[in-house]
Order: sequence, then C-alpha cells, then structure tokens
Amino acid sequence: MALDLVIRGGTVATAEKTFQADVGIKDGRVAEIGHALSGAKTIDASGKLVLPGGVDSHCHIEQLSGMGVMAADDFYTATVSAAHGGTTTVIPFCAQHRNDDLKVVLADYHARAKAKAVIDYGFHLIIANPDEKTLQQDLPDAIRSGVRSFKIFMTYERTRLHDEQILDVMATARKHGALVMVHAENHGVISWLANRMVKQGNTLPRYHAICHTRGSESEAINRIISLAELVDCPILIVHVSTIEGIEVIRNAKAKGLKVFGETCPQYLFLTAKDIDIGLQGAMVCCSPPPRDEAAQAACWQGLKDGALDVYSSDHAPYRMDASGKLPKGDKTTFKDMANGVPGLELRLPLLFSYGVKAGKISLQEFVELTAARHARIYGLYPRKGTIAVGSDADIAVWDPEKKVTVEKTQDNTGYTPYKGRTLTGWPVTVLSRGEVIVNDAKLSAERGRGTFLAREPSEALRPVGREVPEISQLKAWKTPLEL
Ligand code: DUC
Ligand code: ZN
Ligand code: ZN
Repeated sequence: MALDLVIRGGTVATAEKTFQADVGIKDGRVAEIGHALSGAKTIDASGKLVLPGGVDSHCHIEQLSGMGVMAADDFYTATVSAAHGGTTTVIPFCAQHRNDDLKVVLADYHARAKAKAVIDYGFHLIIANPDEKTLQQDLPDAIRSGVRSFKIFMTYERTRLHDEQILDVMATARKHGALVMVHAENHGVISWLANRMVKQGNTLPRYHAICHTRGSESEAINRIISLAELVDCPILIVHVSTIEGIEVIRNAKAKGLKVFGETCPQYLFLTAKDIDIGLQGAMVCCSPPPRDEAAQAACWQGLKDGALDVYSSDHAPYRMDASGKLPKGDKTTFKDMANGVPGLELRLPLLFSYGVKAGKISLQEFVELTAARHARIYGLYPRKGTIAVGSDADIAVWDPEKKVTVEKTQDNTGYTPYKGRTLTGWPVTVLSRGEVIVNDAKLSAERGRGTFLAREPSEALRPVGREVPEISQLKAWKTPLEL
C-alpha cells in the first residue's frame, strides 16, 4: 500500500500494550502497523513514544458558565492549547441556561466550533431548562444527532435542578441512550456557609474552599446515585475531589451500579493551600476546590483501582481581570469569582511526569486514563483513543526525557497554576487525522480544520437492567412505571 506518512522506529503504546513498530498512515487513518514501512513522508520516532492523542472529555470552551461568565477561550485558542499538550479530541459543553431553547443553543455551538476548532470535537449538553419541549423533542433529537451525554448541576442558582427535574432528565437519557454527567455538590451547604462567610467579612478565595465542604460533595454523590438507581440510569460524577466521594462511588460500583467517576489535574496536583494566597488564590478557585494531600492520594488510588474511570482537565478558563475572576476588582469576594482552572494543555504532561515518570502508573494506564477510556465511555472508540488499523491517525509522539519548565500556556487565561514546575516528558509532534498540527511547539493547523464527532451509543450508557423493589412491585401488580 502506498502510505502517505510513516512514523518510524518508535515505541508504540496503547491501553493494552507497548511494542516497537512503525505506524503507516493513509488518508488520515492508521493503515498499517509493522516494520520497515515506507511512505511518501517519514517522521523519525526513534527513542520516542508513539501514543494515541489525548481525548479530553471535560472542558469548557466559549461557554457561558453556571454563574453567567463567558469563558476566556474560544474554539480556536482552546483547541490550539489542547493540541500543544498532546490532546487531539475534546468534548466541551453546549450550555443551556434557564430560558434557552436547546436547539438554538446546540446550533450556535456547532457554528462556532466548526469555524474555529483545530482538532476534532464532540459535544455534551448542559441541561438547565428541562421543560416539555426539551425533554420530549430537543433532547431526543440531540441524542440522535450524536450528542450522547449531558451534564446537570445540583448546585449554582442559575443551573441547578431539583430532584424531580433530575429524575426527568435521567428518564429521558435512559429512554433515548445518553449518559448523565453530574456536578454533585449540596447547594444548601455551600450557599448557607458562603452567606455567613461574607456577612462575617471573610471574602478571600480561601473561604471558597471552606464553603465547598467535603461532606457537600459526598452527600450529593450519595443522593444522585440513589436517584439514578431508581430509574436505572448510568451516571458519571464529574470532578470528584474527596476521599468520601470516591468511597461512595466505589461502594456503588461494588453493588453493581453503573456509576462512573472522573477526577482532574487540580485534585491530583493542587491543594487548598494553593488557594490560600490572598486574592491571587482566585486563580485556583474552582468547584469543587482542591483539598489536601490525603485527598490527592485518594484520587490517585481511585484511578489505580477503578473507583475513578477518567482523568479530564475540566478546563474552565477565566482571566484574572474583570472579565472572569475579578469582576469587582480587589473588592471581589469568593462568591463573585468565576469558578475554574485552565488545564487542557498540561493535563497529559502533568500525568506523564508525576504519574508515569514517578512510577505511580504504567504507560498503559496513562493511555487508558487520558484517551482510551474517554473514547470508550463516550462512544468514540476505536476511532479515537487508540492506535490501530482503521483508527483516526490522532497521534502524539512523546519525548519521554524532555524536561520542560512550565512558563506559559497557549490558552487565553494568561496564567497557569502549574507555573514553575519542571515536567519530564513532552509531546513533541502531534498529529490529527494524519496531519502534523504541532511540531516542536510550532502550530501548523488551520483554523476550522476540526470536525464534529457524532458519538455512538456506548456500553457505558446501557442501563444495568436492575430494578429497585418498589419498581418491581409495580410490575408485579401489572401497573408498571412509565418513564
Ligand atoms: N463545574 C465544572 O465542571 N467546571 C467549572 C465550574 C464548575 O462548577
Ligand atoms: Zn461542574
Ligand atoms: Zn467543568
């Protein structure tokens, strides 16, 4: 076969194995994996690792937040930043707010991403207005179009759903084949504490970490799992940060429930001490907040033992000015600050350095946690998340010994919480569908070259098929619950 490009002499790693091979690419796909391949062009990968490009299944791009703040990154800056860090697929959110028509929201995000993205993208929805039209018409249509996941919030005044609405959304997801992602924190705990903190004059970012208690996370995770069990709906708890929350997920899995868990760089590599630096702590004000070393260890353990399934960035980019973190200048209280940290670009290098190089995780686990499992859960596998014949040639060639001291990243926030850290291992050449889009930190991708990925129903979103006793009783009485 006449190959367009061969990545020659590298060590290929997938979630299953590591092996020496050349990777041959034709028409944007992996066409051959073997030895002594030749093609029109060659990339010399000797001494390098050849890994699937990262799949980041949780990031906020050109999106209005739960607090009503526009993200600092658009689809161009965000995807350029992702590409520099070895990520070749993103699944950001199309956010519906209280009075929004979901169809209009989705069309708007499609138009903006199509014009600007430099890597491929899918979409999740955020559902904040689960009215009849959304539930009966727009959500099923969106699911059929390949948007097979949506996030709901248990907190934030503008986006949170109450339990009946959550059950409505879950029933719709179950019926039409979608995965429900949940921001699980107890709203009452957070706002009760926050109001008191502000009244007492305690307004610095460090009080943000106080108000988002550990218990507010685990209570909400426990509650959402009970709701999901009632309608037998698979769920994924996003950005899990606590020992207690991870334990609730672990127990639910042990019971046979389909509950997936996600954690993020800020819960592995930051702590609440990073917030406790005066107003500048706004940089790492995110929800839930980073905790302590014990919680970091629990997140690592959760990723190792399967209590947690994916490692995403939760890139939520806001600038340290009035457009984002500091709407009221130095009078800004923690309650006014946009919540989130940038992370699209450094997600992989951080895990490679602190995980693989430090001997905490294997290369297989690295690929699984950064790419393969995202693709499997979200219906993109094996097109994305692996290097196999027929897969898209989304590949990052890593120099496993390259040392990089983090200075600045390509996103539009103007800062990174990881500044000054020296990381070992870096994606030196990044390909998307066979095209080199980054080489030696130089971008060569055209704006708008990324394409929308309609996602297939995956095994993850198939209900377990198990009823709680009350639902079984209804069946036995021949008056089954209609979802
Ligand atoms: N939840 C997110 O997933 N990202 C940023 C802020 C938030 O609350
Ligand atoms: Zn969230
Ligand atoms: Zn998020």
